[in-house]
Order: sequence, then structure tokens, then C-alpha cells
Amino acid sequence: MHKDILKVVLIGDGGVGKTSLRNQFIHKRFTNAYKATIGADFITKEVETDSGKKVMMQIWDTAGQERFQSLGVAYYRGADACVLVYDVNNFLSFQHLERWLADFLKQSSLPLEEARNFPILIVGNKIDIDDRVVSRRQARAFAEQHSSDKMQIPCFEASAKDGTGVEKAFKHLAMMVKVPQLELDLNDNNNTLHLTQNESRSSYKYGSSTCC
Ligand code: G3D
Ligand code: MG
Repeated sequence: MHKDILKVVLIGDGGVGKTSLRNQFIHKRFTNAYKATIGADFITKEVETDSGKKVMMQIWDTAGQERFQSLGVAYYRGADACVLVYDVNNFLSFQHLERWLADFLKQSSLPLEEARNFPILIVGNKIDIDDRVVSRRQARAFAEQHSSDKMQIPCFEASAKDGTGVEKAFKHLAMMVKVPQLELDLNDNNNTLHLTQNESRSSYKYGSSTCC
């Protein structure tokens, strides 16, 4: 079975809910008891969009490196899509999106034209908490400012706690990616993988598929 593999990186301040969003999306579960993993890791999940397009999403999560304000080249390398996450109850986390986006574009070394077309999605998390300080309008203005004529940045709001908006955001991202970068034969029972930060995606890609 041929599927597209999409490397998705979650980016944003520590504490905004990146790990929780991924857990909610993958496991439909919210828990406060996370164990820190060593290095970055990814989990792969098949996503079917409303139009029937199937995409294997390899969703990367940090292990807390965001406190150093940069996630490093290994995390960003080969990303096909990027999710910028902020907490709607924390204005600073929203302001920092500017810096996270700049860091991503710098570290991923995308050629200018690719950077302009790169699929980016913004998620304002924790809408279950009644203490909002970032409005939808502010988020849309930021997205508009960083959109290009070829790639509009969509804004979503979500709660990783109760699940609101989570699947919708990831499904939308799957739809945004137009060109499959890779086709792989994957066994159905082998679709959950973990990598440490030091292992590059390319070694996984070529090592386990066409190889060279
Ligand atoms: P991070 O991976 O971006 O650093 P985490 O963020 O997913 O670790 O979440 C940080 C804290 O916010 C966690 O609480 C987590 O339970 C909480 N959280 C994440 N998403 C939501 C949400 O949508 N709603 C609410 N109410 N809380 C959320 P602790 O207490 O473990 O620090
Ligand atoms: Mg985390």
C-alpha cells in the first residue's frame, strides 16, 4: 500500500500544550502525567482527509528543548509541515510565535520560494480555560501577515484537554500538503516509530525504503 509520509513538527513555547495536542490526536486521551522522553521523538499516524486523501503523519514532539528557545537543526530538518502552537491564555506564548517561525525558517534552510509556500498552521490551545487573552482576530492578523499569495496560514483553536478542534486542525494540515515527498511501503502493524533527536529523518527514509 502506498502512502505519503509527512513530517510535521510541533513548535511553540514550553507549556502551551504541544505534547498534549499530539497525545489527544493520536490516542484521544489527555493526561497530566507525562514522562519526559530523551531527545525529540515522533509518532506516526494515518490521517484520512474529508476528501479521502490518506497521509501518514509523522508528528514530531520536543522533549523540552524549547526552553533554550531553539529546537535545533535536527528537529526541523526535512519537515513537510509545521504547527505553531500558542496558549490562548498566555499572551507571551502568542508573541513568541514570531520568533519560533523565524527560527524554523532559518534552521530548516528552505529556499526562499519553498519557504513562501511552506505549509504552516497555527493552533491556539487551551480554549477550555476561561481566561483568554489572545483573540481569534489577533491570531488571524498574525497569520495573514505571514501568509503569501501561494500559501495562506490557517488558524485553529483547540483544547487538548477535551479534544475540541484537535482532529480538525491535523486533518486540515494533511490537506494543505500538495506534493507527496515520499512514497513508502509500510506494514500496517509497523506504523508507530520513535527516533531520538540525533537520528535524521533521511536515514530512516532511505534506510528503510528504496535505499541507496
Ligand atoms: P508542551 O508540550 O507544549 O510543553 P504540555 O505542553 O502538553 O506538556 O502541557 C503543559 C501543561 O498544560 C500540562 O499541565 C498540560 O496538562 C496542560 N494542558 C495542555 N493542553 C491543555 C488544554 O487544552 N487545556 C488545559 N486546561 N490544560 C492543558 P501540567 O499541569 O502538567 O503542567
Ligand atoms: Mg512537550
